[in-house]
Amino acid sequence: MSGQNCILLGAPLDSGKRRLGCLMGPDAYRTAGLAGALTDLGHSVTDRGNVAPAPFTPGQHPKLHALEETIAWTHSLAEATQAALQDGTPIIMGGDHALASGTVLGAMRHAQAQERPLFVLWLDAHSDFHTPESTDSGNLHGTPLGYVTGREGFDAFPDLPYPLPHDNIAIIGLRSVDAAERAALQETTIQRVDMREIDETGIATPLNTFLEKVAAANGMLHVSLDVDFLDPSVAPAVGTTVPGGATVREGHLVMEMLHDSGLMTSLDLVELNPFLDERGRTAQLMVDLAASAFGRRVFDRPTRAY
Ligand code: EXY
Ligand code: MN
Ligand code: MN
Ligand code: MN
Repeated sequence: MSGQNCILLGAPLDSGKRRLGCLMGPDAYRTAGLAGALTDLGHSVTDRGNVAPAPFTPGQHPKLHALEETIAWTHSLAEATQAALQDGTPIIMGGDHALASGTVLGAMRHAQAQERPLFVLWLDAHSDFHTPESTDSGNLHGTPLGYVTGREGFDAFPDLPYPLPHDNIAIIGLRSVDAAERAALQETTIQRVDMREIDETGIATPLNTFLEKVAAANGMLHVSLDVDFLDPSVAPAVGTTVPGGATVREGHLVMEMLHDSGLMTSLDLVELNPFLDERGRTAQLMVDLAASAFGRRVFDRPTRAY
């Protein structure tokens, strides 16, 4: 594949939960050399700097943490992501996972304008499928897939152009799903891949199933990579670690397959909390995974046709 036009967008959103630190994420990715890793692979890279939230007035919600700020980010990140998709492949440097309400919304608008379906690959220990009513924690980073699929209770958020179809979503890496999320997910056709399935079949099998579906529909593909998809022993810099996660090689294999598929049209890197990192190792691993998604490899091999 020839060089792509990679567009870096910093999203120092830290409102999706109470523990602070993800606001340092964009600068950690810059420090770990994300732009240089992509240019070394033959891509052109533009860093558009950091997005800011739309103007907002903080309120006091009895349960939800920083609702107004998160909604403000959803507006601005949707616009920035949609605009970047017109010019190339956006890579959103988070920021916590609440940012995906904005980035997926922007990708949905762009795909609709292109008259193509949008697919979403969610790489995460968690399903992030709560509604503002069902969340116990009140942390909105646990809700973006609930929002984009059109679940109830997101009235104060931007209107969706359409609800993202359940058939267009795969979540891979699951090992921490709240009871209310499980009950709701089981009513859907979202492809849910937990760590046991990965243990039993390998991670390539369910990913191929999903990528074949994306290709058959000529879909666009937004990928949202949560640091906690990875095992905490290799990726400690995240506030929501769950043991038993993906290995370094499983992470790279997913990214290598995404590159070979030629299907990925936008990428979130979320939940990196540099305050919790060990000498930058998690930021470096995330940069290396992004490099794999943009073509870094040991040897060339025949590209699989989807
Ligand atoms: N399900 C839990 C909650 O709603 O608080 C944990 C959510 C963690 C979300 C992280 C980003 O993936
Ligand atoms: Mn997440
Ligand atoms: Mn997570
Ligand atoms: Mn939470």
